[in-house]
Amino acid sequence: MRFLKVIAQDRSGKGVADTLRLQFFQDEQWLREATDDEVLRLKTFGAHYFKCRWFNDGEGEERHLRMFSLNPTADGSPDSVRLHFHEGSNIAYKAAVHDLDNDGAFENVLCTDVDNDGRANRTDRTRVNALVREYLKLDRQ
Ligand SMILES: [Ca+2]
Ligand SMILES: [Ca+2]
Ligand SMILES: [Ca+2]
Repeated sequence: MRFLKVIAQDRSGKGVADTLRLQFFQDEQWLREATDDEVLRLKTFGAHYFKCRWFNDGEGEERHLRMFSLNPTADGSPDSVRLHFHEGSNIAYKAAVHDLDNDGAFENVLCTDVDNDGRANRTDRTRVNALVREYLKLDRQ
């Protein structure tokens, strides 16, 4: 299974993420870094990811997001997109969207407090939807 690994880092030590790293993996195997073109296309994605405040101090990589879509029928529209927020090899929390009626829109959004502000509410759903939307711009190419 192919996934995008997203790592945010606070390299300047200001308490907020300032650096984003994007890597592709296939079944735990590192494939490659995102190309300049992909980095450009994921710019908005990165802005949304920073809002989740799931980042590392300095050049750490423990905290990251693994994002992937599931499309068992290979019909061009994924059945679901999953977000696994990792702390090392453990999944700290998850989110997912599902297209239940195969119309290309995700009516089912499952998430907790993805932006780590202590509240699980509509804003978290908005963030998940935004991450999925931007991610699929790349995934559908
Ligand atoms: Ca589909
Ligand atoms: Ca749907
Ligand atoms: Ca929240």
